[in-house]
Amino acid sequence: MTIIENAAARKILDSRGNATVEVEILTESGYGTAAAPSGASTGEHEVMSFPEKGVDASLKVFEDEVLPQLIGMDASEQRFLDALLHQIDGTPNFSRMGGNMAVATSLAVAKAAASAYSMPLYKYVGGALSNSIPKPLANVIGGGRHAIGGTDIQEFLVISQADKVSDCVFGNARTHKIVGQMLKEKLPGHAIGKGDEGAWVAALSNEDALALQVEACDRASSELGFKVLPALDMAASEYFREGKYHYKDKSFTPEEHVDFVAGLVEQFNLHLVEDPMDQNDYQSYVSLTDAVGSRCIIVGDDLFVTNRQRLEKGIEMGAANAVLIKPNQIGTLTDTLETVELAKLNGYKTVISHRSGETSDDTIAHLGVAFGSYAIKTGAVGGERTAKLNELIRIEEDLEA
Ligand code: 2PG
Ligand code: MG
Repeated sequence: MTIIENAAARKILDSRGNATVEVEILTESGYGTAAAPSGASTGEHEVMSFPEKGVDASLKVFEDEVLPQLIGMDASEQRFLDALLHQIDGTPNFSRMGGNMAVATSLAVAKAAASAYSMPLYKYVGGALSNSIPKPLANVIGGGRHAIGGTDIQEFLVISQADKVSDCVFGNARTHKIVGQMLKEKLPGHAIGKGDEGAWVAALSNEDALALQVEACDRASSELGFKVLPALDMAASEYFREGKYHYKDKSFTPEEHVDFVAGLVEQFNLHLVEDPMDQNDYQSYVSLTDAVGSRCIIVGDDLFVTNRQRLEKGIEMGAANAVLIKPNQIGTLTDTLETVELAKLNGYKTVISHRSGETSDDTIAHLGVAFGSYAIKTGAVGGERTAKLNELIRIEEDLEA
């Protein structure tokens, strides 16, 4: 039933117009397909998405080395198959096969096995007790690497607090719309566009964007009858150079930056802050977590890169209290699961996340439920983002049935 009969990999487009890969797995009575996304603000400790020679070199490794091994194997042997991917690649960071090829294969295998058992993926991976749905976390104003001419801070996020996830999805989309209207009023005659993740892009200072975001959250909250809370992904590694955090109009030492971020958390009542410090600045993470970790979720993305060892170090030191989970940062479902389990054991929240370059693949909606994640960061609007949000709505219906 779960024996792999055939498999294929191909080059497809992502939302930025770049090439990525999707993999299909066919078993005796199951079928699974998964596509890999790509980041722009990638952490330096992530596995490599593609080999240096590009997507075609990755496809060749699949054809010549992965495919012949996959045929005849059991798709329900996830750990074994993921170990095989590591073995075939033979490097510590998937630099020969590409982490994107590894993750697409690994997830397609899981989906094929789930389908052979006639189970939704969230139940196959998470087990019978996977019954909580992550809250959608949505980007409403964007800058950094995702939007030319925008803010230094990469993502101004909102997270609706309704009981039902479908209400949260619409709450976030409504807040995104309110932000758009407010920007048009604030900047008449100016061009206002959207960045890679569908968030609004405008020539605003970080502080003006924050004030506008918080006001939009307040307006949305009173209109909707539930709270919509503000959050940030600062992607601080992108502007950390020579020991300092450089904004367009100011620079901070690490100690000053801890105070700056703690001040923002206080002033704007931020519910969550992702990547407030550089990816190697564990010590500042510890200071910030000590200062505001009891009332703000501090998420490590570039810091942890979904990597068990890097998270272990963070837990030992007390750096952050949550971890962003992006399967293509680490390459396989097994590796991802190990990081999630470590986080859970130590009381760290998990936030499953899209990448800025996405496809219509909706697998992370299932993984967020399977992992019992606190939140799912996957934008507010745009086809490649709504694919995941709409799947979340379907899962909620399935869980309620
Ligand atoms: C991030 C992500 C997704 P990228 O920094 O969290 O929002 O961006 O995929 O470019 O790394
Ligand atoms: Mg991030």
